[in-house]
Amino acid sequence: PTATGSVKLTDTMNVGSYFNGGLKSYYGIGDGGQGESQDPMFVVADGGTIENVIIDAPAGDGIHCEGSCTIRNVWWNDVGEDAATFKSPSSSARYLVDGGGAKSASDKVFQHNGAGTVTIRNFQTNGVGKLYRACGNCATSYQRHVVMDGVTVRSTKVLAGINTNWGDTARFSRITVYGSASICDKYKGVPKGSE
Ligand code: DGU
Ligand code: CA
Ligand code: CA
Ligand code: CA
Repeated sequence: PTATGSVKLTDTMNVGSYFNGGLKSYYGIGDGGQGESQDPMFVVADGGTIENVIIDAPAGDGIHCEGSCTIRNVWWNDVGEDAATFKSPSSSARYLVDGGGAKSASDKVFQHNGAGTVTIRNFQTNGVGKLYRACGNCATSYQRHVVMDGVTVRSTKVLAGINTNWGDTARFSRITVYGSASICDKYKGVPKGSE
C-alpha cells in the first residue's frame, strides 16, 4: 500500500495492547543490518494488536510480541534483522499474523523464540531467506508450532524452519510459490549453553 505519511522513531515504541498505525510508514531504529543487538521498533503487550503499519528501513528488530498478539495488515518494505519476534513462555500463546507482507529479508522474517503457535494467514513475501524460524539455539527449548494458510511467496528460500527434536510442527494450506522454495526445513535444535 501507499503510505499516508511517515514517522521517524528515535526510540522503541511500547504500544501496549493496541496500536493502529493508520498506514503511515515507520522507520528509524537500528542500522538496517543483521546485528542481533538492535532494538525493536514496536513492543506489543500480551493479548495486544498492532495493525495498519508500514515499516521501512532501518527497521531494527521489527515488532516484538511479549505474549499472544495479532499483527494485522502490517507491511515490511525492507526487513531489519528480522520482522517480528514471538516471545511468550506459555504453550497456550497464540500469535496471529493476518494480511500484510514482507520484502527484502536477507535472513528471517518471523522469529519464534517463545512457546505456543504462530499462525501466518493471507501473507506475502518477496526476497526473503526464511519466512518463519523456530529458534534453534534459544536457552529454553520450547515446543513451537506454525500454521501457514493463504501464503504467497516470491524469491523466498524457505517457508518454515523447525526443530523436530523438540516436537515442533508446521502445517500448510493454500500456499503459492513463484519460482522455487523449500516448504519446511527440519533442524535439530541445540539449546544455548549446551553447545
Ligand atoms: O537466543 O541466539 O536470532 O531472536 C537467541 C539466539 C538467536 C536469536 C535470534 C533472534 O537465535 O538472537 O533474532
Ligand atoms: Ca536473529
Ligand atoms: Ca538475521
Ligand atoms: Ca531478532
